[in-house]
Amino acid sequence: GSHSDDSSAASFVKNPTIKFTKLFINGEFVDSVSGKTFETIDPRTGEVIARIAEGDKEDIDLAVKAARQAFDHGPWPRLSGSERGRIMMKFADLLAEHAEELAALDTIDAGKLFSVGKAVDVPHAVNSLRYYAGAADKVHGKVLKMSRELHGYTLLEPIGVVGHIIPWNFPTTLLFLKISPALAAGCTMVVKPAEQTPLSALYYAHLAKLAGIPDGVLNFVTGFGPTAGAAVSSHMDIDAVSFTGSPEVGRKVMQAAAESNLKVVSLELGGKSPLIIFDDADLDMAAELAILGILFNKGEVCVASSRVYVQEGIYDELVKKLVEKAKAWVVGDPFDPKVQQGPQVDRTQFERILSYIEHGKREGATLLTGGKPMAQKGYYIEPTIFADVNEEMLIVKDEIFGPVMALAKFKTIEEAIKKANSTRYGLAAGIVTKDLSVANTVSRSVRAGTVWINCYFAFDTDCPFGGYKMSGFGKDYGLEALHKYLHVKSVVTPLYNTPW
Ligand code: TXE
Repeated sequence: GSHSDDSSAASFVKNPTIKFTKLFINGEFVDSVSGKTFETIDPRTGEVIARIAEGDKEDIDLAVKAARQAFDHGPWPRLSGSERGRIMMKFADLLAEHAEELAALDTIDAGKLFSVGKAVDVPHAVNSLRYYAGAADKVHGKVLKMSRELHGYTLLEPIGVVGHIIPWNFPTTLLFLKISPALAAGCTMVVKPAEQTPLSALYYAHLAKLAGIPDGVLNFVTGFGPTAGAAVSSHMDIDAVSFTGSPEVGRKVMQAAAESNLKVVSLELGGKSPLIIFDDADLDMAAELAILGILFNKGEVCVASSRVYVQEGIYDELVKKLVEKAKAWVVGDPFDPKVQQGPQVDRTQFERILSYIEHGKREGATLLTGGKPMAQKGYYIEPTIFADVNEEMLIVKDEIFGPVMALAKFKTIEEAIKKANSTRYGLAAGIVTKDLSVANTVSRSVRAGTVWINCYFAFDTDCPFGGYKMSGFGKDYGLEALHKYLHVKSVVTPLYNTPW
């Protein structure tokens, strides 16, 4: 029955207790083979929250063995789609019931806003499960029009054992964006959560078991990238690997896949997404989108609008609004409902962002606001805006993954398109204009996987999401993501009894 207990949730939020700290293999929480553990850190203070089992190659081997057994002999791939869907719906309900605790875990582990976690991240994960649960019994191949006297049809079969390597910026939504379609497809899997954010993942493992997902279907091995992560991408018995993270590691994952068993690879590698604001834009809306586009989740967003291009007619006025908004933006404890920006996820990211800011200053960009860490302890950085940037600057080329906007002026639509495309990335782009023709011209000219017109971050489970260029390949969300976890098998028989 339903037992969402508000008072215990409230006390948990104030003082979260960590219930799950071990690897989850074959339906059981277990220590790592080596017995080693690692610390997970609260970015608000830099203090240790808990020690988590540190998985390595041996643990990945055990998890793959369990997943292989569950795939080759277990019920999950053999259940009807509607039965898998029913269990996934139950999993979704359990997430919704525990939304506060789950959001709180991501807040202490990743510095994410608690209010947003509760209202957006967890509900989004719930939606992913429900969307693919509803699709699970509608997966089918097609009858082919053969050119000879043959009956040909296709079967869609689960791709097998899948490895998911997850980053830390959206520990909840990015986990469910990967496991939901794979579960619906009938795959079994090994998940390697990011070392910065293992807490919610292990809680989800517990809920998966409660929901009735059979043992071995969903295994979680917490640990580091070069050890546990690398063991996933180079494993001989994993059929596909789905990775979200940096281009550097994406390249390693692909190499390891090539050098091991040529497993199927999909990569989502971040971006340097342009937001293009035209003279006819509603200025308040444009300013709002631009600020949210770079400051939401402290800029730790793969589709952050980190390059903002503004047409010359409105440039001065818009810049004034952007600076006002950035200065008024509230940075602080992510549990405080008034706060808009929490701490960066860890010291490494914090220092990396600050070093990009120093680069920006040295490269000659104009610092309009911010540019420093906040005075309090923890990994807090001021909302920062650089103007007068050009495409040669590092702060325009690289994904900074922090609250740092790069702003430039343009004259013509051609110039805007050229600037927008002058990047090795191609994940998303935004356009603000009232002119349909301009919006359509730009959306068809920008080499990016998602284009938002007069909106930003308009994600939907129905909307395929993924990169062009060095932002990677393969789609998450939409039915495209379900097909990422399915093989197409062709079956052919002669039509008639005549000798073939
Ligand atoms: O990423 P990594 P990091 C970008 C962002 C950020 C930068 C570095 O610009 O500043 O990457 O972040 C696992 N084999 N994005 O260092 O290392 C790792 O354990 C297999 C964009 O945190 O790519 C974690 O689970 N796996 C991005 C995951 O890869 C390995 C989200 C991501 O970590 C591995 C995150 C290896 N050799 C960072 N090494 C996005 N696309 O949204 C590490 N990992």
